[in-house]
Amino acid sequence: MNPYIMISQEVKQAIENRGAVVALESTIISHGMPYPENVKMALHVEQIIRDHGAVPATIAILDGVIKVGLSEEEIETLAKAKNVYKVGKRDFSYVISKALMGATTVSGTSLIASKVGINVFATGGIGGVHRGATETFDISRDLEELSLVDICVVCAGAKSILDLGLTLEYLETKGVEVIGYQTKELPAFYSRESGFFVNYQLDTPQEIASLLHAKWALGLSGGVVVANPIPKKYSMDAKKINEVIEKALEDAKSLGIKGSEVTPFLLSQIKHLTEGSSLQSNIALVYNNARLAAEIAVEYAKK
Ligand code: PSU
Ligand code: MN
Repeated sequence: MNPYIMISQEVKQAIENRGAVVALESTIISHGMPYPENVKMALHVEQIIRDHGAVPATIAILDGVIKVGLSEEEIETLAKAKNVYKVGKRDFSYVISKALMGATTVSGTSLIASKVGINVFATGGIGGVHRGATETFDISRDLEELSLVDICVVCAGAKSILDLGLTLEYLETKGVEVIGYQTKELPAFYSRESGFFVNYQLDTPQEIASLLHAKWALGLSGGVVVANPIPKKYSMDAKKINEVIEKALEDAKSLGIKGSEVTPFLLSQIKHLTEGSSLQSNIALVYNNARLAAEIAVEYAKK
C-alpha cells in the first residue's frame, strides 16, 4: 500500500475483514516506563486485547519503517533500545529517511492508525495544554491530531501535569468529543477525580460504538476521547499526587527542561518521587483501558 508502512499479516487480515483492531502507542513503552516493566506492560496489554476478541496493533518505527503490529521480539527491541525518537507528525519524515528508531506518541499513533483503517486506540493518558501554556505555547500535538483524524482514544483522562481546564477548552474548540465512561467527571489519570466535568457520560461499549458510527457516518471527521477512570483499587490520593506533580514541575523549571522532553521528564520524576507506586497505578490503568478499547472495537465492528 505504502512503501513506508508495514502492516503485520494478522493486523492486515483483521482490517480487511473489518474485524476488531485496537491500536497501541509506543512512546509509553520507550519514554513512559522503565525497562523491564515496559515490555511486560506492552505484552500484557496485547494479551488483554486478544482475550476480549480484538487484534492488537502496536505501532512504532523500526529502522526507518513504520510497523503496524509488532512481534514480541520487536517490542523487546524497542523497549531496550536507546536513541529512540519520540515521534509525532513533524518527526516521521526525518526518522524514516534516516532509518532510525521511533516511538509514536498518541498523535503519531492516531495518524498512522487512521491511515491504515484502525479506529480504536488504547493508551494511558493523552497529552494536552501544559500549565503555563499562555507563556510557553506548550500544547501537545495530540490535541491537534485528534481534531483531524478519525480515531477513538481510550485513556484515563490526562495527568494534572497539564492544565486540565484549558485542555478541555482546546478540545471543545477543535470539535473533539470527550466522553466519560460511567462518569461525568474527567478522570485525572492517577486519580478518579479532577474537579472538571465532561459533556457526555456513556455507560457501555455499545453506546460508544453507536456514537462513533453516528459521528463518522455524518462525515464529522476527527477523534473522540473516551475517559475511563483508573480502577478504584489503584486510584491514588488526589491531594498527595498533586503535591508530587507540583514538585516535579518545579524540578523541570529549575532544570530548564523544554519542548518534547517535558512530558517524559515529568513522568520519570513522578515515578521517582512516589518510589514507584505511581508506576503500578499507571500500568493498572493501561490494562483497564485496553479492555474497554477492545470491547468498543468489537462492538464497532458489528455494524
Ligand atoms: N501522558 C502519560 N504517559 C505518556 C504520555 C503522556 O501519562 O506516556 C506520552 C504519550 O505518548 C503522549 C505524549 O502522546 O506523551 C505527549 O507528549 P507531549 O506532551 O510532548 O506532546
Ligand atoms: Mn509539548
